[in-house]
Amino acid sequence: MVYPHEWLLQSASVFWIFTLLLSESHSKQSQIFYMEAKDCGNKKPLGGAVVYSHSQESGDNYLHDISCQITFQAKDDHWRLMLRVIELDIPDRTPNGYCNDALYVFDDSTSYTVAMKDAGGIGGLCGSILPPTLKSTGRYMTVVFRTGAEGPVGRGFKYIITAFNEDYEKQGTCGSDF
Ligand SMILES: [Ca+2]
Repeated sequence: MVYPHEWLLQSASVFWIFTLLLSESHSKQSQIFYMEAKDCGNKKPLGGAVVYSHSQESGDNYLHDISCQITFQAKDDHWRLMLRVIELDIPDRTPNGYCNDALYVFDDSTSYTVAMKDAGGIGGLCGSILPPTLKSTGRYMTVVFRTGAEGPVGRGFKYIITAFNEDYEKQGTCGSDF
């Protein structure tokens, strides 16, 4: 027999643990991901993250035959995502500038549609010229890194992705710039 006050106590402690977990995950604002192996194929709730093409253990340059997709989701409803590429070195492209190895950014929870124009559209990003800061229209952004079996390799990329609230942007107080 569970007495009402016991039940209350139990649910209060469960609530307390839940609150602790929630604040814990919120305090871990910045995560690190690598677009190779284990971080690929998942949906990542954010916060914020620093994302690299590859870990130091893989060497200075990215590897051949990478096919990695990560979908990011702003943790809170009505928040959007902002992606800023801060390092880019993907040298494998044709003389016409078409990317053989590339980073693709989609304004959606899948990679089927809405390749972001500022990120090279369906042709993707390569070379070393940094794109402008990219902002999702909704809660999701999908990033794909794909490399072929041959050609030159480079240092890859590093980008920062953070969730932001449009209200802050309107006020111009934070979130609109890094
Ligand atoms: Ca290549």
